[in-house]
Amino acid sequence: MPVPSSARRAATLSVAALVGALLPVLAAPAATADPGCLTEVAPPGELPLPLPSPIGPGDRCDDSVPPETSLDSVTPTPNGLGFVAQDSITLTFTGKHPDADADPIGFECQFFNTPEAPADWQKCTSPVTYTDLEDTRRELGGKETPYTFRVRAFDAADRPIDATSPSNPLFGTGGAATDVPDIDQTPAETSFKVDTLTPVARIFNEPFDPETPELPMLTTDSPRLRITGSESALTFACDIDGREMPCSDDNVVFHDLGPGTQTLSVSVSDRAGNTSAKPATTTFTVPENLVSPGRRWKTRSSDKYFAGDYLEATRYKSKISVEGTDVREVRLLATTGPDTGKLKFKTPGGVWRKVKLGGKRTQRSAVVIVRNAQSGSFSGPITFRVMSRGKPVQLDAIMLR
Ligand SMILES: [Ca+2]
Ligand SMILES: [Ca+2]
Ligand SMILES: [Ca+2]
Ligand SMILES: [Ca+2]
Repeated sequence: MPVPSSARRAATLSVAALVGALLPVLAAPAATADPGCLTEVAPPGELPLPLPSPIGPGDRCDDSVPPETSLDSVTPTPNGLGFVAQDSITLTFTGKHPDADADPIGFECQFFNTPEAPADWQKCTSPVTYTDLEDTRRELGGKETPYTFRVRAFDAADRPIDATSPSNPLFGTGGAATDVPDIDQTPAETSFKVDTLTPVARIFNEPFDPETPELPMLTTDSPRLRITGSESALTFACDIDGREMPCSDDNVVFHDLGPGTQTLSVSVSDRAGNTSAKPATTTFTVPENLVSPGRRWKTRSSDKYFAGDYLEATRYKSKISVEGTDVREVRLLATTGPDTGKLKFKTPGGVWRKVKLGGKRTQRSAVVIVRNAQSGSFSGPITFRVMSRGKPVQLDAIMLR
């Protein structure tokens, strides 16, 4: 005859009530035998006598104090930005018992460069070295996942022992009430990033000069150059002939450069401290702004011109001279076109020669070749003279080299 379900429930309840009533009795001896100890091994061959009532003694106890882990060294030491510049790393670590426990200590390690830590731990001993590390990559959005190393010490004697299990089946209830893990619950940890690549500096939109491509002349004293490098997050160092100039990974304007041939050098360093093997360089010549030698040359301000102004003369024989040493090449930035006056020049010991300022259409600050690099050199003044009446001659800047 089937037992009604209400009767079955009543039977289950009565068993539970019985177990509940017995539990305090069963647990009591174990609890009193478990004040914590240095080792969980039961005393060999000892009968737990005299037998305490009602059932038996605990013949094991719980070592509830695990060893402590310390990470002693990381070689190479990551720099202030958390980077190392090589593809291997060595770590040393130790463990110690905070009490008189003399059990041997073992270690487990984790090493990963994933957003989530792996679930499992590997046995390891100090020192541990990891090699062939790939450079830390910058992911989309700029995120970088570093390498993480973790180590935890454990009590090698007690860890395999279940302190809650009795060692003596005859008095089979004598396990400890707990087995607090014999593993350091606060592993030692360090993180770092790897960058082994030497960055390369680059200069884009270098000055271009169809006449002398190898040594271009600028038509401004404040050139805008595109400075960049082969990696992200680089530090830039720029100088012009040894003079430091502020610059960054950007379009950089180098303001108010003085006249003459000069070299811009750009070096880059990454966050690991790798510095470009050689700087990117570009060499150019900056012309010299022309300033009025007297009333005949009027100074006209306009930011469309070199250094923000130009000179204009309309009177016949208006003169202007510029000194140079060992000069071959001379160029003017000047207005050219059909409405421009006539201009001649003379170097020391030379004859008056024409400067070609003509052309079909008017062009301001055009590059006018007065003498080329194949000309004989001179030292002293080069003199320009207006050879027309009424028509303007407009001169902006001059290059002597
Ligand atoms: Ca121990
Ligand atoms: Ca211990
Ligand atoms: Ca334990
Ligand atoms: Ca000018």
